[in-house]
Amino acid sequence: MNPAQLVRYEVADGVGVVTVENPPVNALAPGMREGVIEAVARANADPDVRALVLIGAGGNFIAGADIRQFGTARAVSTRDSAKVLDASEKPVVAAIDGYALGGGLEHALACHYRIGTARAKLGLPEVTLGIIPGGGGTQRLPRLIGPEAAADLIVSGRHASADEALRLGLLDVLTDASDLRAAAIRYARSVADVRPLPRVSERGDRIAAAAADPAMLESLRKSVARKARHLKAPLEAMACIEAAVQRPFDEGLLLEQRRFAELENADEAKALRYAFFAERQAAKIPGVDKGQTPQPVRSAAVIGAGTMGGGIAIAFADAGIPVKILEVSEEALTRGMQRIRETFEARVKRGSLSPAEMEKRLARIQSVRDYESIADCDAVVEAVFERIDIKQQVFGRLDTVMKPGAVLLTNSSAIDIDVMAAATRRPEDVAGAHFFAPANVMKLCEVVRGSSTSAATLLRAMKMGRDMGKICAIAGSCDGFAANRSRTPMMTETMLMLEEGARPAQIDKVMMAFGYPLGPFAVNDISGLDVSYEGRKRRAAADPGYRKLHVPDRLVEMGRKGQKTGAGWYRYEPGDRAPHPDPVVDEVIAAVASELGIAQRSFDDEEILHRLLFASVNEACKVLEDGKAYRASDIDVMWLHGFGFPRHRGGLMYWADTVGADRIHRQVCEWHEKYGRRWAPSALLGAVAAAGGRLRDATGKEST
Ligand code: 3H9
Repeated sequence: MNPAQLVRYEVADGVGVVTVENPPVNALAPGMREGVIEAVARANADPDVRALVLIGAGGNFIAGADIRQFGTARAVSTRDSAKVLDASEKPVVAAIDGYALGGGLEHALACHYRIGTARAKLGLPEVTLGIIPGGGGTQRLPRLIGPEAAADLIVSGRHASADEALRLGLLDVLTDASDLRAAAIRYARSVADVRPLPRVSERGDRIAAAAADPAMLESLRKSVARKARHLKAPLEAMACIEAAVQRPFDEGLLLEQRRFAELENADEAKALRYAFFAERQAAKIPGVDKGQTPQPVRSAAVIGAGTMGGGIAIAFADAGIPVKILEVSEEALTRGMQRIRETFEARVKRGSLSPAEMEKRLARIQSVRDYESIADCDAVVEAVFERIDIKQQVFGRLDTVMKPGAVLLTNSSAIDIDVMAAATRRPEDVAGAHFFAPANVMKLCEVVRGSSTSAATLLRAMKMGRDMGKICAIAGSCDGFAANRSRTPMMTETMLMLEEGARPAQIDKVMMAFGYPLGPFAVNDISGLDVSYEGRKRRAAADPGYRKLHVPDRLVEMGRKGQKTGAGWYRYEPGDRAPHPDPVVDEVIAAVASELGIAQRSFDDEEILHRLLFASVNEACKVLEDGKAYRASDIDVMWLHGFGFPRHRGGLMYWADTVGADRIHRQVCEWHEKYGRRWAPSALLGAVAAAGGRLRDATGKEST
């Protein structure tokens, strides 16, 4: 958009109306801040103007700085335009519809009044991008709503609803007028003569109590440090909030400016910006027009009331989408519904859901026992036992009963989509919707395309996932699809390193230091060691060259299946989830190593990290080579949201670039010589290394 059109100024009823417009979310592009500054000057110089309104066009206020501009020099900053708004001699009213985020909310905070609609969402999400609010947000927000509420919003980066914003004092007025502009003009006229102007920068009442109570700030700082984990930005934000309480406004602003500048170009911020755009990129299907808008899924069905089916049904109900859960056996259905109820009850017990809301969500889940009852649903997700013959039967039935145009989805984590599509006369409507366990918690939905899946089906499945609050990325159909396929080699190396002398606790410690919330063995104890046991047996039977994982196999055969049996990779005390290293596991490892004639040695932390992640980088490159993912960044999105890969590392492939494709390729080749075919180097990895390129820019082959 032409910068001249980014900010419009007009006078209505003696009020200067400043409208910013930069679709889709009015991010602050170059020229916008200048436009606001100029409009405020015009209004202040015009004797016929008594007050101002700052408003966004197109259903949003301002969603913040343009994230693409970070890391580049900016002539005029939000700090400057906020200062001009704050200093205006005539009152300025921020009129907020939709998003007021980051630099957008900072503009609103610099205004003298804030009026919002019920659709308003307000927040300072900067820490999610590795930075802190840099336009006075850390100084004005605590002065307006108090340091505790400000720290909560700034450190979580969450969006407050209009109701909450009103309660906190972030909004002065919540209007139900259908015309926000007209309501804001009326409001501006009503406050036109108020003097002195209520400047947030001059308020001291909300910080006075904290200023007199250092212990309160100390405990707030500790609680932020606990939540920040590996991130710098929340700690820096907290330091600025403390300055807001303890120092004059201008000093606090200077501190904020310094800390912002330090963070803006740090690795953490670069990785988090990359992750932001990778997520949005993943929503795009190459060659498919952005303008195509799929119909939303308004009603859904889930086949199978097991753990996965139940989790998916809960995810639909959480998103407000009515869902029918189908199980032919009465007993399995009752058990499944009971488990669903228990999941909701646990949330009520934790305080994250009210009993009334639980009942509302439960009412959205209807249990049914025959296929005819689901015929009218817009989408169906099959989540039955992972057996090809059973899946084919289900798809045959779905083909017979489902209304034309319904999307037929499978939650299979490995079976070829084409096999299921072939059981129907509408293979173009069949795709995978691979949710990760627990489906009501994990954010990733891997949408899997078969060879006949239409773009319309993919788009609709993506929209459905997005409406369920999931982050979607598309994979091609192959064993393990893109996410699990790229992760399996890492899991294999985790187990095989044990035979050479590493210990579960050491490996877990390395991965937690890298940024994972839990190490792979602790996670495996939660998901259950038995889950992959059968799959390994199948693979071993089918492939004589398959490298068996003797240690986990033996643990499963000993009944050590993880937390559910009180022991797995670790030992657990009854009623306690804390993992304790167990000498029994060491004995199993030693026995396997001696039987295989493998000498034990020690590992340093870097070797552990590289061995695990390089194995997966190599496989991820093969996934791209085979055309089973569109882009390397899609694989990063899968790792971030399916496997808890630390977000401040960007994703597997982004992280790989920080090491360098060349170094990884050389190491993979060395391990190939040493360990054999499971380390066969990817041609794509070799090509990127030879060209001195970046893995994160790699794309999948066009054909599949
Ligand atoms: C900041 O303000 C720092 C200040 O303190 C600094 C002072 C010095 N920039 O997500 P969607 C694009 S930090 C650039 O699909 P939704 C997005 O890429 C900033 N582009 O829609 C996408 O483009 P495309 C603080 C942006 O409805 C399109 O808009 N602000 C920006 O699901 C639609 O986005 C934030 O962190 C942006 N700021 O969600 C807010 N925002 O179609 C970041 C969006 O080409 N934004 N785009 O792929 C969001 O969280 C979500 O976009 C939002 C809308 C909730 C607003």
